[in-house]
Amino acid sequence: AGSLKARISELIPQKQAELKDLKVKYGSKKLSEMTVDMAIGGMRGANALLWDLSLLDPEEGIRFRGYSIPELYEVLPSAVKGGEPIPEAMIWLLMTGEVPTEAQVNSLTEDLNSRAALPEFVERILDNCPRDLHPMSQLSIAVNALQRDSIFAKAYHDGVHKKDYWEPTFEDTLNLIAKLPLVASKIYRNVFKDGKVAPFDPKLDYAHNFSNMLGYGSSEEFTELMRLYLVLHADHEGGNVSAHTTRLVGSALSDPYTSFAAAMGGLAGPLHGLANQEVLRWIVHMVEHLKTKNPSKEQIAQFCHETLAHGNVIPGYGHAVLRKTDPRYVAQRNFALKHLSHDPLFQTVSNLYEVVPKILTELGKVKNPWPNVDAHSGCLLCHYGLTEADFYTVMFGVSRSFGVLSQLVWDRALGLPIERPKSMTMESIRKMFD
Ligand code: CMX
Repeated sequence: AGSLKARISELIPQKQAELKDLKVKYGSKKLSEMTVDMAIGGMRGANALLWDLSLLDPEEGIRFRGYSIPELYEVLPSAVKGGEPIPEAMIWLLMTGEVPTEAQVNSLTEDLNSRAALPEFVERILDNCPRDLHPMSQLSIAVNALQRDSIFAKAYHDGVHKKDYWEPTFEDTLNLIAKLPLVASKIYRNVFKDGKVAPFDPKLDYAHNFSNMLGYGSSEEFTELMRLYLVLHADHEGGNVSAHTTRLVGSALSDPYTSFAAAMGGLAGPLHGLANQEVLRWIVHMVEHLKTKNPSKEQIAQFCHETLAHGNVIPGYGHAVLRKTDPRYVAQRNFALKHLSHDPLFQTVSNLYEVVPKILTELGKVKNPWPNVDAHSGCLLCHYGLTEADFYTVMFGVSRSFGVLSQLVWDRALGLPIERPKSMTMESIRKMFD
């Protein structure tokens, strides 16, 4: 009693009834019309998925279970007075739609900490990965290896009743979320440092252990940054590549590990999660190319034009749904203004904000010239010494597990079916309309 699992168990009948009511009342209503353009154009604008954890408004940005990011600061508990919200509180909110009490947050921390250890063979697999294997590939390998202990896969094999699918899905989800900081830290320490990971401390919270194991725990500010980072990247409604992949693969009743590993393949794409790596690499390249730590706005503009002339994107800018500055960017900017306003890299990131939107708007085809979450995260991590850009998307992945796996628990609790949209050939489309 008092646990996250107990609360979800109480909520399931209500949510099942809500879904049934939605079906009965509105089952035959149109959400949007599919056009040929949408079928060719990555299904942009197709309202085609049910996703209860968060909703993205093109102008305002993300709301998690109805709460905007500034509202999260008001309602969620923090570890430091007036500081960043605690990731465990975010997990609770995403899973239940309810703001947790401090006791509930503490019980979740305890629960996660009791699940954090890795099987030895997974540690060995990571230790045997070559250093030049991309950290995202190592993450996928480790998550696939953790699948050996999937409780859902075993329960399915043993014939569990479909009404009970959510329970082993929940167990796998919490186990995986609990283990990801150690997986990520091992990858980081193996690839970029001495291979040694600081011991896990069951008395500390999720983000504090994570920053300790990465090797930055002596800085309270870095730990606060981890809290912010883990909260901000947790979910971005259901249609983005990592969320949709988890849903799609999970809909075949693949277990949470397999579904999440597949999603990490999607997050590893440079148009999605890998953009945070690309942003930092691109800025470092610019600074080296211009031979100054403080490039002027004119120099930055010139460099942007060169990037575009080479047929490359400006990483960290643009979005498929957003049409304004990403509030996740704003939250990170606020963190920088509070803690590191004189950092030269932050100055450059700020100057880019003043220069890039105008240049992208002038192209005439970019639907959103404003920065997204990935435009800012690297400069914050760099400030505290975490400069290895190739690692950034792994941290994004740790956070993204909160949202996509919580939704997966609900997918099973609500009995959502296997996903299988109809596809068409060019010829069949032509025949339809000629
Ligand atoms: N720089 C240059 N060109 C850009 C651009 C950018 N930042 N953003 C969009 N465009 C171009 C597109 O490539 C496209 O060009 P073509 O018609 O020649 O193919 C055109 O503008 C129209 O694209 P759009 O409708 O505005 O954007 P999409 O919905 O197709 O794509 C996104 C969205 C994010 C992939 C795109 O803006 C982009 O590539 N941005 C840079 C990469 C990035 O920051 N990704 C991270 C997104 C957040 C995340 O998922 O983590």
